[in-house]
Amino acid sequence: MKPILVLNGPNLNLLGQREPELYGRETLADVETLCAASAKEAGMSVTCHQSNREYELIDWIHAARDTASAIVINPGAFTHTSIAILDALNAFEGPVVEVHISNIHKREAFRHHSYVSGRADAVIAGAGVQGYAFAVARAARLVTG
Ligand code: DHK
Repeated sequence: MKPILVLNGPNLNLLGQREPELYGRETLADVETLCAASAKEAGMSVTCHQSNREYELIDWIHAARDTASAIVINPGAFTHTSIAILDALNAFEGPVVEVHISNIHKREAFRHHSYVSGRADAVIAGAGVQGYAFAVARAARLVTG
C-alpha cells in the first residue's frame, strides 16, 4: 500500500513557536509523529513534507500521482490564494483531506474561503493538531474502504 502524503504549507515549520494561542505548543515534528501513529493504527504509513514555497508543494502533489495513496494537506495561507494548488490536487486521483489547526471560519473574513475545499473529500478545522490524526484516519478509511 502506498503511503499517505502529509503536506504542510508556509509558516507551519514554526508550529509551537508562532501564535501558540491559535496554533498550540506542539511542533511540526510532534504533528508528524501523530500522523505516523494515526496511519499505523490504520495499517498504513505516511510521508511528510513541509515547505514555505508554493512550487515545492505542487511538485510533491504531482509526484504523489505515482507514490501516494491519499493526500492530507494543510496549505497554510495558500489555502486562501492558490488556484495552482487546487489544480495540482485536481490532477491527483486519490482521496484528499484538508486540515486546519485553527477554525478558519471563526477568524478574519479572508480566511473563510478555501480554494482547496473545492477538491477535498473532507475538511477538518479547529480541532488543533489533533485534526491531523483525524485527517490521516479519514484518508486511510477512504483508501481502505
Ligand atoms: C494555518 C495558517 O498558516 C493560516 O494561514 C490559515 C491555518 C489557517 C491553520 O489553521 O492551520 O489561515
